[in-house]
Amino acid sequence: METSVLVVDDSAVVRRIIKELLERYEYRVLLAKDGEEALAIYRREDVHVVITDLEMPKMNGLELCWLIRADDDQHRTFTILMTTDADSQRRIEAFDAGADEFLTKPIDLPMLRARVRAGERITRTHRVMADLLNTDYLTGVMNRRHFMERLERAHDGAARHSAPPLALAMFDIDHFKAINDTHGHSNGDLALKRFAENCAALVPEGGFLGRLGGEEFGMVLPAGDLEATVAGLERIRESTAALTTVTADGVGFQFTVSVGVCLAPGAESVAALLARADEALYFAKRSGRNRTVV
Ligand code: GH3
Ligand code: MG
Ligand code: MG
Ligand code: MG
Ligand code: MG
Repeated sequence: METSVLVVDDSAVVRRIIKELLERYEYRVLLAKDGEEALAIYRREDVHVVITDLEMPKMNGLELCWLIRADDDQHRTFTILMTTDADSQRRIEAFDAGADEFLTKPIDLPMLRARVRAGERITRTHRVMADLLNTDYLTGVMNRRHFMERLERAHDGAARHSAPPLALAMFDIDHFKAINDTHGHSNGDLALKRFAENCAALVPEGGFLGRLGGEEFGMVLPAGDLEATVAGLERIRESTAALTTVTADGVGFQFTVSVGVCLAPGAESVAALLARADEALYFAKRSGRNRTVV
């Protein structure tokens, strides 16, 4: 994937010079004239490197660095702050705001290019490590650790009303032990991959899926009305029952899944939500499996 560089400066001339330089080296260049505009682009696009001016109207470069760093806990974006003033107090402020590098104006273009190249190297390493840390090796969906982190964050947002209320669903494949016993562990693995792949394709906009362990998966989804949420989960449950997993020997088999769901009004703790979804799942199992219980 090509490297995206966001160039932020209130001077159109500076933006143009940097854009021309970087495009010559085949970077994808995005432009913004102040911190506010930059932040909107940063949130919309996958930005590898940000080069930002310090003094700008609306939102300055320090605030921009600070907001990116607050959002980017896995360090997927490398930030370079530019200023005409090179005194050490300014540099300290820049690093404290979360900038990774510093450039003084007038800009030495070969130096800027070298900084971008170094930033690119660092951010790519961070991305590889973050992906390893966050991903379930077998199925490729979020692992438990990352899912819980994202759940905490989504829950905090919903509690502060800065994000929509959420629902938490827990899936547990039915009689999975029998699949392993009948078809062998590696075909059990295939079934897990098949389930995850199908489920991932059906995650609603704004939701996410993780493997909590074994044959258990969790999904966070925006809680519209209860009926729509349950209807969406029922579609996943039904499509799971319709999947065929084919073993290495060419034997096809099916399985079903039970689903427990709870709607989160926002006040409860994450632990309480998990317990409620788990309880619903337990009732789904007890009342015959292959069903969704709220
Ligand atoms: P229930 O319908 O009540 O959920 O029954 P179950 O058989 O699905 O549940 P149980 O908890 O008894 O068994 C889950 C099995 O999942 C046991 C374990 O060996 C197997 N398992 C856990 N992780 C993996 C894995 O990564 N791959 C495979 N193939 N099997 C796994
Ligand atoms: Mg300026
Ligand atoms: Mg289980
Ligand atoms: Mg069990
Ligand atoms: Mg099970």
